[in-house]
Amino acid sequence: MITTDKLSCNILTDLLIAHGIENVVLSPGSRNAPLVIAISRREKLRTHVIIDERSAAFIALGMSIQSAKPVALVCTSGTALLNYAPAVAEAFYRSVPLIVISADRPEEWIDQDDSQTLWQQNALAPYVKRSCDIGAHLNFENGNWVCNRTINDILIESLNGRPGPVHINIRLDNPLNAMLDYNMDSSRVIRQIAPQEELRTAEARRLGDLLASPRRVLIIIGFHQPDERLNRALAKLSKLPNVVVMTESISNLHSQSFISRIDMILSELDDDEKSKLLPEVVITAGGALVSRHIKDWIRSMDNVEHWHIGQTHVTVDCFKHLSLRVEMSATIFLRQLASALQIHKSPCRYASEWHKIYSRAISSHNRYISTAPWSDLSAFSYIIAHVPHKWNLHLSNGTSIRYAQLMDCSHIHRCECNRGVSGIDGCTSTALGASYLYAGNTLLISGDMSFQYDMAALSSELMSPRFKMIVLFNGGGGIFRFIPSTASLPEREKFFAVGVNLPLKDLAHGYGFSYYEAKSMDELSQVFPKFVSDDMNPAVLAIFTPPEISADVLKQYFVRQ
Ligand SMILES: Cc1ncc(C[n+]2csc(CCOP(=O)(O)OP(=O)(O)O)c2C)c(N)n1
Ligand SMILES: [Mg+2]
Repeated sequence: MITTDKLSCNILTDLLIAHGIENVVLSPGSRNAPLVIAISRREKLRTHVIIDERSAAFIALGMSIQSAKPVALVCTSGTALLNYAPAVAEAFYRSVPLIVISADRPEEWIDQDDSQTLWQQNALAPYVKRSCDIGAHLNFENGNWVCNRTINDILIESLNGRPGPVHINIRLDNPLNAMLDYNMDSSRVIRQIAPQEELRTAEARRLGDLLASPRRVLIIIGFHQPDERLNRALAKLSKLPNVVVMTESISNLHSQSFISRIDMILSELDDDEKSKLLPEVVITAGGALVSRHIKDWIRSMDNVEHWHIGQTHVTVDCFKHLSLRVEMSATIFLRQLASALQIHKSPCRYASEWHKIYSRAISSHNRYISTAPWSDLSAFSYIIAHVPHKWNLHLSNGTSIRYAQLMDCSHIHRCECNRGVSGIDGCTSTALGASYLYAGNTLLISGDMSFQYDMAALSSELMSPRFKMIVLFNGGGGIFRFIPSTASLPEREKFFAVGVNLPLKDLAHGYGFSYYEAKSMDELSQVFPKFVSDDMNPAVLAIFTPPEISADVLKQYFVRQ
């Protein structure tokens, strides 16, 4: 086939295909022209063009989350690559595979006042599993071999071990538009198989003995992709009298026997109950926890052991009590643990005490919501309860994710939030990328400030009628009216909570969205069914809540006794 004459780009394209990559998000530029030519001329790769590299990388992140496969990203030289950094950091701390490919000038031209040139090699080093640098001149004795081996190596890294981003920097010399007749799929493919280890039975038994009833065991799962097998293992564990399983809204794990509203139940506990419910062993799996309350509580305990299960890039001692790091799949470990614990069922009231209080907390929560005035909390309560069947939900950072933590999300098909590094910079793009690869509908609930940050996503061609978005206008960063570090500062409104001036209705119409709005619970309950059943266009629902009252209602929630 006729394609670029740059061999490195053709080898890379062959190997992306051979290693099963399907989606590539490209951003325009000239240095990356050979990459764009090589990739876009191959039918086996689906290409998507996004101008803003910051948004492009978040869209790729959303695609990767949704498809559970690495997504490739291609940009030109210069600041283009640096704009990938926020999403790459999110992917690194969220364990999401991305293959970042940047075009660069030959090394001899760096720092020589050639335009759009900066140090790209290792620019993302702290946030990628591995990076490599492919030279511009491969016409030396081992040139092709080095290029082939290096790219195979980095793609193997991308597909194995702890998932995360990798970075390939490709140097390309002029002319950038020269062509040749290339024999496609001619590159040698190196594969790796890495059989997943189980614990030896004796070791599983030994660990099981350490957790035998009546030892009080608290299992807490952070963010996680939906996982049926993990769900079953945890459900089995949660039936034991001495084991309590807690999940968060973005754990995507559900059972009647889990405590899935951590912040809600902790807000209900008095000091006596807190000391009665102290665990002896805390086991965590999944990503970083959203709940500040549970982290603070466990950090404040004496004499508690913490085991963390899962592949982490360093030792993560989040509660300052870590005593065991189990570097393996949580699904396999917890399944083995569930079996090992079946022989240990001696009576213990630990789990039943928690569940008694959980029921009481649900009643007290419902009472509070039923009398709360129109506010962020009441709007969220309505929305979360009415997310339609099979819809995926994305939440922005700020208070959106925190409100979801208080609600019952068990009916929601899949729930996601950028909690790897908790940025507000790419929530809309991430939801859009995921929506593009999901056949059902995706609902994003975004704060007004987060939405303003990431408006580039609206103009994308990936937008479809399956994308629905709620923007909550609560006078900017509502979280700053709530958290103690800023809530009482005189600078709060000017420098933190900062209102946003957003002509959302005009924007929505300009970009072909249906537009709905609600300024009270009555309006919300009238307009919401129309909003969710609008099949013709992507749709946005603007909800307006009073900023001060919203902050007070949330603060009062946590001192409601
Ligand atoms: C890229 C980035 N910049 C700044 C922050 C700090 N930050 C956290 S929440 C927030 C405000 C979010 O406001 P909004 O989206 O309106 O949500 P609300 O708090 O009102 O729910 C900011 C600025 C961040 N997380 N990420
Ligand atoms: Mg806001």
